[in-house]
Amino acid sequence: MTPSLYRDTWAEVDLDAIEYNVKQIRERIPAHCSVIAVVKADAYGHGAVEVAESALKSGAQMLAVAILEEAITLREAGFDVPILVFGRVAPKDVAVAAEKDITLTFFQKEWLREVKRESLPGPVNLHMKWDTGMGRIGLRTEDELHQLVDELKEASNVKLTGIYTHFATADESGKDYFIMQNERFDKLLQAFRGMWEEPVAIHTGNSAASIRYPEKMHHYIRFGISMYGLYPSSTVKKEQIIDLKQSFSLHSRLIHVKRLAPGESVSYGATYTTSDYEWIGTIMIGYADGWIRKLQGIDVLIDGKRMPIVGRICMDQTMIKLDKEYPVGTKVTLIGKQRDEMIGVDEVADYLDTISYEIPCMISSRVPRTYSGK
Ligand code: PMH
Repeated sequence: MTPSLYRDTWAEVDLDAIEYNVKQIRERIPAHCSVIAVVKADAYGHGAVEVAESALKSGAQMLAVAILEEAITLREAGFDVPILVFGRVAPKDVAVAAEKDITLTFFQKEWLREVKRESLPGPVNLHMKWDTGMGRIGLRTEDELHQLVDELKEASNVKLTGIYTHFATADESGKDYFIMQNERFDKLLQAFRGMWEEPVAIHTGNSAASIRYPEKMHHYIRFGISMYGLYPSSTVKKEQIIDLKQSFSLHSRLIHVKRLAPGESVSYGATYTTSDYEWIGTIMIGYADGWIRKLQGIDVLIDGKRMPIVGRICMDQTMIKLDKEYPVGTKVTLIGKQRDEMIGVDEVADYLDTISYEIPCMISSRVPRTYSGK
């Protein structure tokens, strides 16, 4: 698609906020512990290259993504730090990772066996994933660990550089499950120490774990949602352990303003009908931009005041009930601050009964990302 040069709808990412948030967590975790900036899914919708740059500038030492394509994008953008892929990459594609010095995640002995047969341009770096209770990917038992390590010892084209696990409940008020996962990890680690002498990087914690249990962190933390200035859950937000600055905001401009007489309707289905003379504004954002129809009724900010979206949200356009006439071109903030009013990512997430992670991710690539604070 042609880059959006002509469109008055944009997301703004405050890179100073990213730097602030990375510095906040670095002050909280032990000195021996470094930050892996989690920039998968185009940095949770914020823009991977720009966020990675800011994160590294503020002291992060590694990048992590979900899929090989995302890692290649970062390498090709010129980043030379280690890049870890969380997901499984097919053995036939491991040569690409080796060539670009991209670190892969592994957890299956069959996978290692297949990779051993591949001819790689050089050894590929690997992090071993242990499933201590997330139930997603990773080996689960000491028996599996033994088998995998045996297989590893015979593989000459791979190099084990890390071990990690992922917590399922680190953001919740109940701590038992988190403690159980830690115990399982420690037990597997003890067994591993008896089989392997070379040093490996160990990392367990996401944002929630590193904010709430910094003393439990190993060589690295994997910092995702809170790097973007969002709290992993309302529990973590309420605890007020760390100050974060939201980096994502979303804006548009009025493209049409009209006064409707009482009894006139707005948008598909004519579900909204004016009860008096009303000023109605139109903006160019809709469900094709990720501003989904369920957001009907939520407020936006104009002139520092809250005004509701009325009528159904269309594919590309949305209507707002204004408190008075405003000129075409007036700025409308859907997420972010205007004067003393703020519509946080959290408010939009609550409105949709979902988590903050989903909001910037769902704003589609048709909405250009702009950057401030570079
Ligand atoms: N490590 C792994 C393996 C992850 O999958 C994620 C986030 C993180 C670290 C960072 O977590 P944080 O953003 O809470 O700091 N993964 C996901 C996910 O798969 N769905 O939502 C978040």
